[in-house]
Amino acid sequence: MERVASAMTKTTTPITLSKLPAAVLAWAALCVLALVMFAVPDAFAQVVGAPEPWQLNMQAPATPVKDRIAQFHDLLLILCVAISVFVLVLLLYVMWRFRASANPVPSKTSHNTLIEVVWTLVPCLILVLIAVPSFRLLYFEDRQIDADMTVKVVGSQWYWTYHYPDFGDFSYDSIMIERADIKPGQRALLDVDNRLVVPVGAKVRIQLTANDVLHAFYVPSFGVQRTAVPGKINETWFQVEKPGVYYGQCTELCGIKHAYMPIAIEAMPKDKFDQWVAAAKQKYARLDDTAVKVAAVQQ
Ligand SMILES: [Cu+2]
Repeated sequence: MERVASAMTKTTTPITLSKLPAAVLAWAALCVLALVMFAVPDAFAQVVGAPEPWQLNMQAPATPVKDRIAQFHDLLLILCVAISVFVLVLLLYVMWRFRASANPVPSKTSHNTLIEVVWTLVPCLILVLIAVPSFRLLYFEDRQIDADMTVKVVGSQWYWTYHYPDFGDFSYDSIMIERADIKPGQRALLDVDNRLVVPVGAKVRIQLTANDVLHAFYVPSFGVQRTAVPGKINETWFQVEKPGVYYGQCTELCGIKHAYMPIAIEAMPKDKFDQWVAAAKQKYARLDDTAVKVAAVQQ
């Protein structure tokens, strides 16, 4: 920032601001505003993972994956702003230095090998610089080999089903609360009758599939987004850092009620989670012993 600012003062010293067109000044002001607003991570942090009215920036990170995504995002944003400011300053300089009144006989120069090599190599190097942390992050968020527990998530038109194979394989459906039934403190279009419950600090492996069409399991504050494909299992993971309720939504166009199958996840301390498991086993007890009943074939 300081370097960019000093570079700006150095190259733009001869320009008097009153001589610049208003549109150029407006663009410069916008660039500075964007830098101040978005380069500061977590400036608009929230208590729970949910969208807020007039929200700027991404939702506050709640998992190690989202922490790294936010850091990577900030790095890219600083790079983008620095490049944009650099190009803007160059353009302003060229507009002023080579204006018709000060430069009545234009130069006929059309090629410069050194400059052409530099403006090809430097962007390549910048891309390589971005690729290294990008691949590292992709592999980090891909899957968790050392998970503490597994939850199987099944998307259906238009609700989610959560299975807990590590705790007796109970399962239940999670259906959005209709707007008319929303109680104070609940969020319309985001709250559900039964939340996905996980312990704080545990590495949770999500095995994801769908029952009918494509759905997608997307929780912004976790940095998690995976497509649920019928007949295929996709995997992702998260480790919630603090207790709270975190919201997500289906992000694959899956039919007329695509917008009405939200994801609500409640992270609670381990002892409370154990109590919840004990109660859930009773509440969601299966009526039959076998998951699939097969008809006998007569010979
Ligand atoms: Cu869906």
